[in-house]
Amino acid sequence: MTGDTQQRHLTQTVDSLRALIEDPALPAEVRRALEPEFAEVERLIAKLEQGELHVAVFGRVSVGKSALLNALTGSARFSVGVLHGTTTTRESAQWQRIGDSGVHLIDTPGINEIDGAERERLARHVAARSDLVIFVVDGDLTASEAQALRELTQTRRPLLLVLNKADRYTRGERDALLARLREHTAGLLRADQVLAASALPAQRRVIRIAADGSESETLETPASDVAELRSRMYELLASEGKTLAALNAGLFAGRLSDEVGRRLTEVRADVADQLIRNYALGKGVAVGMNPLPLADLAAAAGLDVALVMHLGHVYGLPLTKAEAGELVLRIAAQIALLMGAIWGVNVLASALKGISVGLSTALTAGAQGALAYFSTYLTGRAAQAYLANGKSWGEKGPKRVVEEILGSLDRDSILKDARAEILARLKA
Ligand SMILES: Nc1nc2c(ncn2[C@@H]2O[C@H](COP(=O)(O)OP(=O)(O)OP(=O)(O)O)[C@@H](O)[C@H]2O)c(=O)[nH]1
Ligand SMILES: [Mg+2]
Repeated sequence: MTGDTQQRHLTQTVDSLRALIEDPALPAEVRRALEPEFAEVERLIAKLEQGELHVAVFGRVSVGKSALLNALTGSARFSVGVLHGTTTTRESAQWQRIGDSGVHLIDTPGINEIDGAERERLARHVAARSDLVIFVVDGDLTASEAQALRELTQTRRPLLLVLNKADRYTRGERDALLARLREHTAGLLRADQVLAASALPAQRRVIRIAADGSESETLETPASDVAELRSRMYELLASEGKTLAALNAGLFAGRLSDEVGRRLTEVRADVADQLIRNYALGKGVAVGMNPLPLADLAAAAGLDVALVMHLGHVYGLPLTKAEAGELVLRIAAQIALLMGAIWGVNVLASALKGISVGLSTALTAGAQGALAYFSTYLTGRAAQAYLANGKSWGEKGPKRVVEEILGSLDRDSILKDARAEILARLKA
């Protein structure tokens, strides 16, 4: 891949990431709720623009991930230990430049079948955002390693599978193990993505027999062997580095925009829910303070129109006042059509339920307020359904939609809550 093509991939990715976070159609409430995700995109853009490449190690506890990074950097930068769980957080060190990219090596906590769920989550998070993952094992794959490896390859992450601690095996055993690993990852990894290394070979007892037949015993520490790993990393990063980075960022951005889409739906629903309740309560209190004849309730639609316009904004589908007014009338007509006069009487009866004869004014006011609350609530819900469907009633048509909403509402409990809240406000 030429430098130009790599650069173009990068520019395109940065542009699409920018578009994602700068979308003017996103309401402020939604933007606030997605703050952490957007911060992540900002970091990703910075990383791409600075041409950084991130290589992360990933694997079970104590397989020698930290030792492997030390062997690559030729230092003792990362802590190594016999105990499981030596590395507890993400740590990184600048490695070297390959082409015009600075390569960073990132250590992660080991995944562990027994505990450390939070550390494992962190390791997965880091790996899923790196440009190259070095998956470290020290023997054949365990079931949980195989599972984690499958998950990582599903994120289309470039991956090298390293059999570390090769010094513990004879050459024959090592080759047999490598063959088994290749067999078990066939379809996920190419054969040349599976290789062996000795990050920190154990000390060896060496017995020497001198010419005079005397024996002497010494402890020797063999040198580490990460030559093959280093050269495979170079090959991958030099030829594809920037494209990998752009590709990974692109994949991440793709997942993020799905996530944003999903969160957007959730956040919009939450914000809309809150709005509908606030407007309904506002209307309930207004009516409660100044009870109107039932017939005038429908006329007091100004607040409903404001609610619908506000909802339009939340859904990124602004409505003019005329459009909102029409929508409110349309919904009111459906409600009337569905329930006719019975509706008002029924709802009023529910609102009054549990209140004995000899109503105090406050309670009557509460009941009428609750009725006003309910009508605005229902209107808001119907408008929300219309907007969430992209300003359309869909195939069902308005009547079915309103009918379904009515059917799904627990009218009695809504009215009971509304009455309690309205009365509380009236007393305050
Ligand atoms: N024989 C041998 N032992 C090794 C090798 N590499 C690492 N070790 C040993 O394996 C143990 C764990 O090494 P670490 O590098 O701390 O392992 P890790 O995967 O980072 O472990 P956690 O951080 O706990 O997840 C240490 O006792 C190392 O000395 C190797 O190539 N050969
Ligand atoms: Mg470690």
